Amino acid sequence: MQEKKILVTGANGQIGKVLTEELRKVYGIYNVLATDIQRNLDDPCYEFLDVLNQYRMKEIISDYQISEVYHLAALLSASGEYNPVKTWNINLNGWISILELAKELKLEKVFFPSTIAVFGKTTPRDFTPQHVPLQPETIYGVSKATGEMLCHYYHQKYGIDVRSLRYPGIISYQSIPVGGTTDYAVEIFYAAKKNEVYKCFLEKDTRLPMMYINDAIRATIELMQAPSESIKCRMGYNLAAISFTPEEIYEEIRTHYPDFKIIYEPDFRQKIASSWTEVIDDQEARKDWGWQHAFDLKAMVNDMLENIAI
Ligand code: AKB
Repeated sequence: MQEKKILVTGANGQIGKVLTEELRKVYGIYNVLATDIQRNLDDPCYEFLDVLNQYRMKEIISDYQISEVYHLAALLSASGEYNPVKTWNINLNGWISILELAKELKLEKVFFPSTIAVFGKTTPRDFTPQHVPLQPETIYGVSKATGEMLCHYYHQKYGIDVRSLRYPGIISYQSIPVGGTTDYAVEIFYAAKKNEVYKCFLEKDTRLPMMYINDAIRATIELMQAPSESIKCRMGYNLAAISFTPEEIYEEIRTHYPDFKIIYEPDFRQKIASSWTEVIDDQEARKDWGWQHAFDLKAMVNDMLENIAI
């Protein structure tokens, strides 16, 4: 039997970096090829890859005999608004190239990261069900909702084993995320550690679904390892862990740093956050492939403060 050979695009990003490391623990360093648009001479299994270069992507998949692709290259909700065409190209054209190559080169499985940004004002905000109208308000959300539809299309039309998760905001210490609306929930830790006043770009009571990086990575690997017949949803699975407001995470951090201060100066990202949901119902993920989160707000804040390096 051929060994599993994995390709990760966007491997230098917030999720890509940690996912690549974890996949390498499971499958071995040389079975997980990291790719991104910066050179990385320190990584022994790394290729420069612009996901818009379909020719090069095909060459890499063939040369390395790739069997699984995790397509993490993307522009996020806030940065995407500055360049809608580029966001569409990277998030969607990169993805359709992978789906086409999955068909042509008979890849075993492909993973598409979706997001809570696929939701919009037509979506119930509390306990958002799996199957709801998707009418996103950002180009990022539009590209991800369309990407999910492609997941479903390529699965039912060509039998591609495509799997996808709707990630909430991800909190991690391994890298500083850029361009997202949920990034405040990472920035706030750096401010607390540096003893600085944190200027929050969302209102204090903006509740959003969030998740600690350890849970997000485990969810991704568990989804991809689940038997194909247990994957009943070929669009993005709702995936939940915790939901909190800026004020709630601030108060939790203040149990460690009682003098820490926050001020609220909402900017254009408030409008984006207000169009998303507050709490997600992820019972289908829990039922179909056994998803369970491990980190609540307290555990996540403890772990962040222990690990974050400034
Ligand atoms: C963003 O804020 O754009 C992302 C997301 C929720 O997908 N973190």
